[in-house]
Amino acid sequence: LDKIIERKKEEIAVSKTKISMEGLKSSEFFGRQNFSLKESIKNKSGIIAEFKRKSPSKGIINDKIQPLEVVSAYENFGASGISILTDNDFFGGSFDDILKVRKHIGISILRKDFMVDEYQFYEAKSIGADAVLLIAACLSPAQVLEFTELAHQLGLEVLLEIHTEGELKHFNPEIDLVGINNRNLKDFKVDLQHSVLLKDQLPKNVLSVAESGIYSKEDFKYLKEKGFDGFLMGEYFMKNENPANQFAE
Ligand code: IGP
Repeated sequence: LDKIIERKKEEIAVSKTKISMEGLKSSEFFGRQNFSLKESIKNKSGIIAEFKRKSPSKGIINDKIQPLEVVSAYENFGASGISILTDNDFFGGSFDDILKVRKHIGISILRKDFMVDEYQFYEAKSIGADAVLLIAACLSPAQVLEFTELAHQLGLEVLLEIHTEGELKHFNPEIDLVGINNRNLKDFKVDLQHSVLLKDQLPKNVLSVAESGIYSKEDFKYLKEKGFDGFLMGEYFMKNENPANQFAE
């Protein structure tokens, strides 16, 4: 994780020299009404289906399919939202993956990246994202609050990701959704019980999302029974040649 963040900061420094924050604001997506992830989590399947080509823990998952094909199918099968990795070095994603699909789908897009600088929030808005992920392990509680406020000013919703009980102190009432990652980002171990055990500790009125390691219909049903509102699922869909097939089951 430290390596990813270090690399991310270098990447941001380069991006800033290419296009200023003011420059980003000229994007057609600024000022547009966003698709609310919160609302669609409440009203649809709750599934946030992810487009992910590769990951540090799994290597290449699927690098043959095009984002539009995949996310259109996700939308048709009733996903509440789409998560798109925009990190290139570690996950093989890009801004283009969001830009290519934004105008063709009518549901919320989460920009999935390691957010450590305010510049990235302007970027997210400029490519047409509706929501961003804040990873508690990468940020201080004060930064989470500051970034949440900035996101809201720009019209982006926030999913705060935690992994440990201690990270609950990163929560603030402005946060839209809280995700509990079943994967430990330091050693990549995945355990569904992890989110189940931490769930009781979440503030009661916030929408909860179980993240990672949901690899079957049974896993999904189990977490739903445990009271989760949302389910962030990547590999289960992506490892299939035709990712949305898995939804049909
Ligand atoms: C999806 P999975 O096990 O279904 O492929 O996991 C998603 O939860 C995972 O990609 C993820 C992630 C992250 C990736 C959760 N939090 C933070 C990168 C950064």
